[in-house]
Amino acid sequence: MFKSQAIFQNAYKKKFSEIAGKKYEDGTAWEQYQTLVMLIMEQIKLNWNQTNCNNAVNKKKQVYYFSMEFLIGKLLPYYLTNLGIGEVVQKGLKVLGIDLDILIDQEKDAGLGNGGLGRLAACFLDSMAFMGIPGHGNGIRYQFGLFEQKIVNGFQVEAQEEWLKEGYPWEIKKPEKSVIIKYFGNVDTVNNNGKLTFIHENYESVLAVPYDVPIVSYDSNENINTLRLWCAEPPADRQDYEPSCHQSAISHVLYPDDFSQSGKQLRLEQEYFFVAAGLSSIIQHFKKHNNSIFDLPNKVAVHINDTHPALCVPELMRILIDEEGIDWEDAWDITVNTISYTNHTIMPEALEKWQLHLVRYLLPRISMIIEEIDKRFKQDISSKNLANSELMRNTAIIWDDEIRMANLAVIGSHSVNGVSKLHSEILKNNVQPEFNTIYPHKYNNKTNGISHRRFLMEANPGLAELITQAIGEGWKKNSFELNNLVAYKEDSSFLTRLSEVKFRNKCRLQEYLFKTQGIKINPNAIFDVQVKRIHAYKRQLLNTLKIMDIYNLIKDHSHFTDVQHVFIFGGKAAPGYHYAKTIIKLINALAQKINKDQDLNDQLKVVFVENFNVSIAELIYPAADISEQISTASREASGTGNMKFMFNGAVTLGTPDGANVEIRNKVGDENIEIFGLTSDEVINYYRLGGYNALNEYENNPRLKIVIDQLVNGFFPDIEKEYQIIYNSLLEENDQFFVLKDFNPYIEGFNKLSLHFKKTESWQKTCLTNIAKAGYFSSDRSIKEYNQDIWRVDNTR
Ligand code: 26Q
Repeated sequence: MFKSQAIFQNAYKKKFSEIAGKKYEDGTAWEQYQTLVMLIMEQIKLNWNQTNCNNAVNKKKQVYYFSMEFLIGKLLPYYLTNLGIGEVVQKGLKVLGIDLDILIDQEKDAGLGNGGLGRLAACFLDSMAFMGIPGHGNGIRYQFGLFEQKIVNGFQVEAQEEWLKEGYPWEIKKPEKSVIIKYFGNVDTVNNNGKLTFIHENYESVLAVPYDVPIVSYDSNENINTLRLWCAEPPADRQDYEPSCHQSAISHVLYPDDFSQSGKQLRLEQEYFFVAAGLSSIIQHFKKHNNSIFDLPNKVAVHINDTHPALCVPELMRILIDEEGIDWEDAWDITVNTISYTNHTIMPEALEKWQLHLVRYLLPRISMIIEEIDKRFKQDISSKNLANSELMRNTAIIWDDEIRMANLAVIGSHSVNGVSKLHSEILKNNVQPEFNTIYPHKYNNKTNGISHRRFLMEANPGLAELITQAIGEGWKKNSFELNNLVAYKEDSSFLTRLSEVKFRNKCRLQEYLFKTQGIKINPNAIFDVQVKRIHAYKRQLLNTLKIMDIYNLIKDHSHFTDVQHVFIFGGKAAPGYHYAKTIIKLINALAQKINKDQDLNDQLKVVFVENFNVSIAELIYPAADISEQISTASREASGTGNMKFMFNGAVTLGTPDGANVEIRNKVGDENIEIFGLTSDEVINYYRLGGYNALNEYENNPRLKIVIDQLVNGFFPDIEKEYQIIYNSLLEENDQFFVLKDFNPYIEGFNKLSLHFKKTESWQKTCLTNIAKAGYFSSDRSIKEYNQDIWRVDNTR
C-alpha cells in the first residue's frame, strides 16, 4: 500500500488539501482523522471492486451473515494492523507533527450491538475475509448504537451514543441500491386459472438505503468483503411529506435489552426491515449472474444469527412464490437449503415470540406464509406418525396465538448449531429434543471463536511482539502455531519477559483508570476481572459477595493477604433491568466502602470501569491476571470473553459452563480453576423445582454475614436499596445457585491467589493458556462453518 513513508506523507498532504481546502497543519484532529481514513479507503476500494468482480466472474458462492448486531468497534487501528501499514502511517504522521493516537481517538466505537452475539458477528466477518470466503454482513445502520454508560453516584445512567454525528468515513452510501419495504395493508388473493396469486395492497412503504463498509482482514487484500447496513428513509415520492413515524424510526436505535422479549412492534419492524432489504438485494445480485433460481442454494448461503432474522424463512418463500412464480414445494426446498441458523441461548426469557395478530397486521403476506408453513409442518409430522401431544406443542410454530421464532428457524433451515459443545448438547437433548428426533441431521456444534488478531495482535502489541520473537509470525495466520510456545515453558528468561509484558499492560490500564475515573490501583496487585453484560445468570453477585467476605475477614484480623487484589468489573445493564442496575449500584457502593477504608492498607481495591465497550475491552483483557467466568452452569451458551482473556494469558476462574469446559480440556486441570455445580446438577435441580437456599444461608456463617450485610446498614445507602437482591437469594430461592456455589468459588479463588505468588509457576500457567488458545480463534470456527454448512470452495 504505502511503500515508503515519503509516499504516504505526500499522499496524505495532497488528500488533506483536497478534502479540507487548507493545509494539514491548520486542520482539526477530526479533519486529520477523516483524511487518513479517506486515503486508506481509496486504496481499499481498488481491491474491494476487484473482489466483487472476481466473485462475479468466478460465480463463487456467497455467504450472507444476517445479524441484528455487529459490534465492530473502531476500524482505524485494526485496519492499520491488518494492512501492515501501522508503522509507516504512524511515523509519517509524526514527521508532519500529527499524533496517530489522537486521530484514533477521533473515531467513535461503532457500538451496533449489545454484547457477545454482536461481537461474535464482527469477529466472524474478520475471519471470513481472512479465510477467503466471500462472506458479507447484513444488518441495520442504527443512528444510535448501544447507549453510553455513565456512573453517577454509583448508578448507571444512559446517554445516547452519537457515533454518526460527524460522519463515518468508512461507509459508502449506495442510494441506487435502495429497496422499498412494505408494511401494513392487506393481501388480495386472485385465482388465475387455478393458480393463486397474492397481491399486497394498501401498504405503507419505507425506503431501505444501504451503506457499505469494507471488511479488511489480515493479509487478505484480494478478498475484501462487505458489511451492508440498511438505513430507513421515507420513500422518494414522499420526501415532501412529514415522514410518518415508523418510516424514520426503524433504524433509529438499537434495542438495548438482550435476553428479554419486549414484544415491541418497532423491534419487529426492524427485523423485517433488514431481512427484506437484504434478501431483495441478494436475489437481485444473484439473478444478474445466474440463470436459474433453482441454483440459489449452490450460490448463496444465508446464515441467521439467532432468531432475530428468522423472518428470512417466510420472506424468501414470498420472493420465490410471489415474485419468481415458483410453486410451494420447490420454494420450500430452495429456502431450507439456503438458510442455516445459530442458536445463542437457552434462557427461556430470551426466546423470541410474536403475537400472531401483530404479525398479521404489520406483515400480512408474511403471516399468511408463516401460517401455511406451520400447517404443513403439523400435517407432515402427523403423516409420519411422529406426533404426540407433547411433540405437537413443543414444535409448533404457532401456539397460543403466538409465533415462536426458534421453531420457525429450526423448521426453515438445513442446519441448526449451538455455540459450544456443552450448549449444543443441551440444545439438542434438553431444549429441543423433539426437533432432534424429527431432524437429527440438522443439529451440529460450532464452538465460538474470537479474532485473535483484534484481541491479541492489535490489543496487546507487547505480547504479540514477544510471541513473534519466539515462534515467528505464523501464528497471526494460523493460530494453532501458538502451541509452539510450549517449548518456552522451562525458559525462565522468556517467562520473565512474559510477566514484564503483563506488568506494562497493567500499567497502561492503571493510567487509563486514573485519567478517566481518578482511581489509583497498584499494578503489582492481582487484577481479578469480570467484564461482560450484567445479568443474574452471569452472577456478578457471586463475585461481589466473595469480595465482601474477604473484606470481612481482613477487618476481623483473621485473614491477611500479602498479595494485593484489584477487583475490576465492567459491563452495561439493560436500561429496564432493575435487578442488574442494582447490582451495578452494589458494586459501586462496595468500591466506595473498600477503597477509602484506611485499615485495609490497600490490600483490596474495587473498580467499576465505566462504559465497557470494544476499545476499553482491548485495554482490559491484556492487563488481566484472573478471568472470572462464573455463570450458573448450563446458562452461558459459550462465552467469548473467556477466550479473549485466554489469548492474553489470564487464568480462568470459572464454572463448568459453555466454552469454559473446552478451555479446561485444552489447558488441563492444573492450568484453570473450575468450581461449582455441573450443568447436569443444575438442570436436575431445575427439574425438581430448585434447591433449598435458606439451608445454605443458615448453615454457612460467613455467607450469612455477607447476605445480611446487604440489608443491615453495612452500606450507607437508601433504605432497602439492596432488598431486591436479598430477596432474589432467600425469598425467591436463589434461582442461579449463588449460595450453593459460594464455598467452592471461595476455594477456587484462594487456590489461584496462592498460585499467583509462585511467580514462575504462575507464568507457566499463563504461557500454557496462550499456547493452547489457538483453537479459540474465530478462524477455526469459520473454517468449520464453511466445511459443514456453507461449503464455499477454494478458500484458505
Ligand atoms: C431478543 C428479542 C427482543 C430484543 C432483544 C433480543 C435479544 C438481543 C440480543 C436477545 C438476545 C441477545 C443477545 C444474546 C447474546 O449475546 N448471547 C450470547 O451469545 C454469545 C455468542 O454466541 C455467547 O458466547 C454467549 O454465551 C451468549 O449469552
